[in-house]
Amino acid sequence: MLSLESKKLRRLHYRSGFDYAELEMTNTISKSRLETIEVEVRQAVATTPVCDVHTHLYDPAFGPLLLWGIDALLVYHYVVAEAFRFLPLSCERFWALSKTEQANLIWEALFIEHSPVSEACRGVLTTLNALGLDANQRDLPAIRQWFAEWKVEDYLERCLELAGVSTLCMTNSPFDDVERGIWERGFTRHPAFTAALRIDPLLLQWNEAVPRLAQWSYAVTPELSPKTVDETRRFLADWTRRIQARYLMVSLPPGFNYPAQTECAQLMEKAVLPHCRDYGLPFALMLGVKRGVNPGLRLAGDGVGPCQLESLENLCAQNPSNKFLVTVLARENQHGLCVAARKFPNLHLFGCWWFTNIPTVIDEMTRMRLELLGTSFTVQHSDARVLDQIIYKWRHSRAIIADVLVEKYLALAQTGWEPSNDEIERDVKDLFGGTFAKFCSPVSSSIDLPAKGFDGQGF
Ligand code: HDL
Ligand code: ZN
Repeated sequence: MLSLESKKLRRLHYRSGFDYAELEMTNTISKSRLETIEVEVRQAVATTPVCDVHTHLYDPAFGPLLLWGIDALLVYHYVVAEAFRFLPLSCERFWALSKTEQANLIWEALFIEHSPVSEACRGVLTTLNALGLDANQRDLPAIRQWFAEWKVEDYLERCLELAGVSTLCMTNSPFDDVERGIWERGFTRHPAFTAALRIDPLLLQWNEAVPRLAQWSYAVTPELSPKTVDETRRFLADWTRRIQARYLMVSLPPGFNYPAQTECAQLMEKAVLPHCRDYGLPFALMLGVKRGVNPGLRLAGDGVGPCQLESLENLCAQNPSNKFLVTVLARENQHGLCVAARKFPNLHLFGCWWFTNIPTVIDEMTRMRLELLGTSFTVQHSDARVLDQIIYKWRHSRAIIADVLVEKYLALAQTGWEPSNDEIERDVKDLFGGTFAKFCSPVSSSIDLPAKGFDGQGF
């Protein structure tokens, strides 16, 4: 458990303080108890270990695939996108530079020539500060020297401890040639790293995936014949077992339709969803990403668009024995997604994904979800690509979540309902991965849902 003295808890503040005198006038709970509730909420949020349900980090056994250190932090694609708004050079020239040269340019542009007020830049500084470095000297070579003295095994444990992350889920793709070879050779797993089977190439580039599956001895053809479906399911089963996948995952464009005659929808219906039912695994959908809006920016070049929530409703209603983990990228979809989650117990919402992972939207989404779903969702994931990022992504989010939860528990207290410390700790554990674990665990029976078009009484 993280241990933070109460005085540090105030640092978790994201919004202004609360007027207890006014609260005390309206109910039976004393002012001192109200103040204690705030401290208990901040303590619980600050010290509850999280299960980080979606990252792009790798078990240290993957060697260079696990990114860490100041240059990796500075060339993170979120930061690169912001740097290009100031850098006077072409994408081609930038990508031709070494990582160190790229990092130097980014440091100058976003930290020295302009104040690093963006979430991604502030995150770099939060991380350096938490590690005990004085970035205020603005001495990048000295910072680099500090990182050079670490061994990754030790640094990994330090980052997990500072972030308060107990376990994290990787994003694992058999279609990544480097990663596939390491899985096939086998390795001793780090206990904090769990796996998720990412299948974007299978669902979104089926015609390119077919020859690769065939090369791996799966007898598939471009036509979705029964034999091809069976062989695709064998591929999913082999990799589910090999990596001990906690769930399957795909990111989908705004135009994703279900049901549909597309290869994506047909493969979902005939292969992926039956496989998930057989193995009791959730299917995670990340909806609304527009890949390659500006291809020259590479990973930084993806955009966002509103997704069609009706397709998600159809998936949940027509596959009641499947479990769906969902996060969506467009801010304008967030309210409708919460309403959809109220209709389908087999739909579990997680995290503030990518462009929504900024204080303004985290605050709004967390309030909306608590107000519509209670604690039946997973409040955040880091999506970290660089190990050190878990420090800032979780510190920034904990501060916002703490403020929102203080407000919600004080609003409870105003009704005369006094949340106990045990109840507060239970709820925070739930929001930080507890409900996710319960949702992922094999269900004894399918969640029976009425067919589409029921009388709308909802859940
Ligand atoms: O598709 C995804 O999982 C996204 O999270 C992308 O990897 C994206 O590049 C990202 O890192 N977002 O945070
Ligand atoms: Zn991701």
